[in-house]
Order: sequence, then structure tokens, then C-alpha cells
Amino acid sequence: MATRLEGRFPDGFIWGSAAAAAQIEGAAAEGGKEDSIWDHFARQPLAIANGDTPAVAVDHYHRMPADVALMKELGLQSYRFSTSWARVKPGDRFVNAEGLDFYSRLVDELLEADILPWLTLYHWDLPQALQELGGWANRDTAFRFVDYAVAVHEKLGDRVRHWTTFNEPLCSSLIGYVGGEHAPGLTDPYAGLAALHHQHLAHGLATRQLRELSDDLQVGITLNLTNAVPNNPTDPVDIDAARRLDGLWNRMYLEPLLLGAYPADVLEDLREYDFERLVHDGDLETISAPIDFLGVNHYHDDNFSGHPLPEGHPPGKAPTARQGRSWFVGSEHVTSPTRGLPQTAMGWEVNPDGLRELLVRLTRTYDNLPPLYITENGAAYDDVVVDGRIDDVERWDYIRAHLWAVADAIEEGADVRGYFAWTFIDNFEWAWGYDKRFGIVHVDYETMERTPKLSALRYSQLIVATREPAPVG
Ligand code: GBH
Repeated sequence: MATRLEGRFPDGFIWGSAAAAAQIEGAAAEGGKEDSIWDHFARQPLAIANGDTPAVAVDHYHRMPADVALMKELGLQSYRFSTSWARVKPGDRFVNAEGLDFYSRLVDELLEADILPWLTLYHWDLPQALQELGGWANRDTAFRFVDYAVAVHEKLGDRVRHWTTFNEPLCSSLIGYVGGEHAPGLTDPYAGLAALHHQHLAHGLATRQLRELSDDLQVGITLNLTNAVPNNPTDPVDIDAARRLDGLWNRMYLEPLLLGAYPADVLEDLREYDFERLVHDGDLETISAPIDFLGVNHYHDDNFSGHPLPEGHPPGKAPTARQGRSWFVGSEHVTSPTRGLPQTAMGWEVNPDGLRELLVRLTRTYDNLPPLYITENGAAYDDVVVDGRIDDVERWDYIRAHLWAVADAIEEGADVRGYFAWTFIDNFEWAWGYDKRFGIVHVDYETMERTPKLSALRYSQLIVATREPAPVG
């Protein structure tokens, strides 16, 4: 039995932390940046808790050098960030040099601090101007994404080696276009399914283009994958519910990428929507071009039932009183009963072993699975500041327990090469606004002062310890 967590990761394992442009930058209308769909969405009534907006966020745009200095102080080896399309190429016609300059300075600061830049091109902030042309429901947006990727590459391609096309396309397609909880806030299953396919296409087209521009890039994608568990493992109705959601949530994203085909059982679940009309000749070949890594974001696994929630079951948490719609397209009857496990402040159940199971299952299912990176994992808790300290013991317990699960998965053969704690700093948690804190670094929203929480200090110690030889005996 291994007793030291720090001794359980392979050489070269990358320890990092992550954030996303719309969640931290602020400066929403500065430096030539125009509205993204999140700026626009945040102005709609009841879109975001407390009427919060990403306009200022944690002002990272103006505080970037100090934030990078703090990353260095904590010993982070890599920083996963995203570029904002609305800052780089807001309209369809021009590239905003001032926006690109910001990212160029960020990359220089990181390299100077010996921190590997890990870039994501799309973390949900489509330019509103493109939304007005239909957004991701419009196939043409996939081709506009390539133009944007080329513009970013032209500026950063000489210094950035790790490129992620999309972060969690499930959220930016189904939750944004069907569930209505995320921008653009639609509740249209047809638009959601179109967005899903067009984001895959955009991924494939951009991957091909980036490889043509440089032959030494590491190009991949990040998916949010869940471990779909049947509520009652012997009830065929629950088993079918888990199969449906594993399909819609995981396999609709994994399989076109890795196998070049959408899963037949899900296409059947979606029959009334005629999903296949969206898929043109050659699309699947484009989408399934080999990738160098798969990013896995994981927060919770999910328990599914094909029965209505029992009477008296607590309702799922929603950020505002706004009415959404189930984004379980084609499987709208499926419910997610709780299992009575401990929950984070998001109401997400904590079950670290679900991450081990997921990683092992991926490894056993797909022969051509590329190396894996945990590109997000972390938790929201209600932090308390006492004498200027934030002893977020629960958050550190959460991270630590998930790292044990990752180490167990590696022992069982999963090729996991890095871990990025979500998130470097408290920030704009989408529809939840500033209500939920996921940071390992605390932000005082009055003064914008940054304070590493206990979790950051422990994480930092862990990073140092993994570099030291194990004690003898
Ligand atoms: C990630 O999304 C994001 O990449 C990141 O920006 C964000 O800040 C972070 O996690 C924390 O939220 O409809 O009830 O079944 C997490 C996305 C949120 C995915 C909830 C699926 C569905 C809940 N997940 N979720 S439900």
C-alpha cells in the first residue's frame, strides 16, 4: 500500500492550475474587445445570480504580471488559460492587435517564470456578433473559428506548444442552447444538436490547420466526462437511463473524435431530431483527425434514473429563478437523484473513486486513446476569512482525494500525464456569478487583493515534494 501521495506520479507529470478568459479578465470593453455572448447574456434579466456580470471579474487583464508572479511563487509548472475570441477577433473582418498583445505579454511572463503555457482557444465566449448570425447553430461559425485560430497562432505559435481547441463542448452546445443556463441562453434542442456537431467540425478543421502551420504542436481537446451510474443497478429502466446519458454526455463527444462515428444508440435516441442531416460527407474524417492529448475535466460523477424523482426529493440547485429546460435531449425523462453523499457548495456529490473508474474505463474502451491530462478538477466551498487566512480544509481534502484517485488509475494503466487544479483564483462562475468560489487563491472583491488559501499552500508543497526523491525506508 502506497502511503505517500507525492511518490505516485510518473516523472515529467505536469502540475498546473487553470482559469478561463471570461471568468477572470474583466476589461470587457477595453483594448478593442467587443461583447462576447457572456457579456450579452449577463444583461438579460435573471440570467446570472445577483445580476453579476463578467465586466470586471478579478481584473486579471490589468493585474496579469502580479498574478503570474503568484503562480511562480506557488511553484506551478503550467498555467492553463484561454484566449477570448471577442478580444482577438471580435468582428468577422478584422484582427484586434491590442487583444493579441495582451496574450503575447501573458505568454512571455509565463515563459519568463518557467511556467508552461497551456492555451485553450474556446472556453465559451463566442463574439456576440457571430451569435447574431446564428452562433454555433450556423455551420459557418466552424470556419470562422479556423480564422480565429490562425490569428492566435500567428502571434503565439512561436512560443506556445500546447493547444486545446475547445473546453467542454457539452456545456457550450447543450447547456447553452438547450438547457438555457449558459449563454446564449436558448432552449432549442435543434440548435443545441447543431451546435454540438459544428463545434466538433470546428475542432477538426482547426486541428488540421494548426498542424499545417507548425509541425511540432501538441493539439488536443478538453471534454467534461462523467461516470454515469444507474441509480438502481438492477433496474433495467435505470440501466437504460445511465446508458442514454453516458451516450449523450460522453460518447457523443468521445466517439466522433476517437472512432470517427457518432454512437448508433444515441442517434436512435435522437431519432425525432434527425441528427444525421447535420453531418456532411467528409465531416467525420475531419473531426477524427488524430489528437495528441485528451483533456479530462471532472468534478462529480452522476447518478441517473429513468423514473421520476421520488416525492420529497430535494430539487436540483439552479442559479436563478429563470426557467430552463432539460438538456438531456431525446432522454428528457431521465432524472438525477442524489445518493446522500457529501456535497460541495454547488450541490455536486463528492465521489473521488468515480474519477478513477472513469479514467480506467476510458483506457480500456478506446485503443487509440491519446495521453490524458486532468485539465480541471476542484470544488466550490463557502470560504471564511479569519485573521486574513482562508483555511479551506474541505477544498484541499477534495483535491487530495481526487489526486489519490488519479494515482490509483495510473496504477491500473491509465496514461495520465498532468493535473490542473480548477481554479487558480476565485472568479466569475458563469450563471452563478461571484457567489461560488472555486479558487485556490482567494479574491477580496472590494479590494481585488489576492490571498493564497490553505489549499494553494498545500498544493504548492505537494508540487515541491513530487520533485524530491522519496525518503529511504
Ligand atoms: C467547468 O464546467 C468549466 O470548464 C469551468 O469554466 C467552470 O468554472 C468549472 O467547471 C466549475 O463549474 O445539468 O445538473 O446535470 C463544469 C461543468 C457543470 C458540467 C454542471 C455539467 C451539469 C449539471 N459542469 N454540469 S446538470
